[in-house]
Amino acid sequence: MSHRIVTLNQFIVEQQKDFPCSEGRLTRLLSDIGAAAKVITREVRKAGLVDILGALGSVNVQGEEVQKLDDYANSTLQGFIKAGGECAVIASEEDDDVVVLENTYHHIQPKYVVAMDPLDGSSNIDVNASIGTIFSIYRRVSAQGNAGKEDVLQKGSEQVAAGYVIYGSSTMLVLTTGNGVNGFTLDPSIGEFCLSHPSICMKPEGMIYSVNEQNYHSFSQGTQRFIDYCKETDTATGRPYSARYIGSLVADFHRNLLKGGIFMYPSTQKAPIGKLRLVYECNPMAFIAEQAGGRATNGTLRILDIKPTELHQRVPFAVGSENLMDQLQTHLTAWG
Ligand code: P6P
Repeated sequence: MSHRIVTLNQFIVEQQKDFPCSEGRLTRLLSDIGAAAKVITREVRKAGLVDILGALGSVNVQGEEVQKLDDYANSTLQGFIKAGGECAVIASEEDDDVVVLENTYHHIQPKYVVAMDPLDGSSNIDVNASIGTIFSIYRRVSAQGNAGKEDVLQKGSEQVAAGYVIYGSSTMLVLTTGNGVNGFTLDPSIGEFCLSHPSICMKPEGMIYSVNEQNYHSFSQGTQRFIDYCKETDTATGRPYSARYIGSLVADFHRNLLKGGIFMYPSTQKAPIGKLRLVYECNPMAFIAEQAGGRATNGTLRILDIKPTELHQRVPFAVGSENLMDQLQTHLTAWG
């Protein structure tokens, strides 16, 4: 029996029925992001073949050299989102300040805002490791005509949608609109994201831990003892757990989402308040994790409860399966 292909757009439209007051505007915005992801895929897939690698020489707000693909992904996403007319303001890792779209590209008053990391893990481009796009969508809070930073500095619990695209052995788009998590794999032969992973659930008993152990000695005692716990032998709990670390948030998160596990980027000597960005990395990943049955904290607070104060603010980050998040919490409570 041939399985029915459900494309991303068909799925989003069908899910729209769950939102009676929906006017199809979020549908349009999500579709625009999906279209941009296809174009970015095309460039990522040939990155090694054309002179699109190598730094533009400029340095972004992260202090990292901007790779040409970063720039390309940023401008591609902004172009599609602008043209769709449903977004009032964009916050991007690649832009120091928000990009206000309202009153410039719209026949209608846009209802939504987008926070995004256009191409996360770009230091992995040259070594052909998986990289990703991360996005988060909120309803605007500003009055019409006054879109700005406050629209983006909302608590993660206010997100209406979040997702990521992983450019790996295949290109997958993983999405939540607050109704569970679904994965769509790009079929290049028809140029469509097709539903391949319906209703993704993060295993409550994860057995993978993902952390850059170079920083072990600058972690808190509780974090160190949790990592030691993961390495101890205890067949009853399936330990020692497997260590996996790609160094690309989207890739490390995606593996744990599908197989169970915990990812941590705690405070370190070099990054005393963590390295990952709350608004466009931790919040979307936390929303997806919770929708899949997992959890996400900064070590003490639920990520989605943290009110952002700065666009590019960093937070310590731990996200993953219930059992591992519980164990981490136990060790942090006991040892600090
Ligand atoms: P480290 C990539 O540069 C990134 O922002 C995330 O994708 C990744 O999780 C993290 O940094 C890796 O950082 O310090 O372990 O190389």
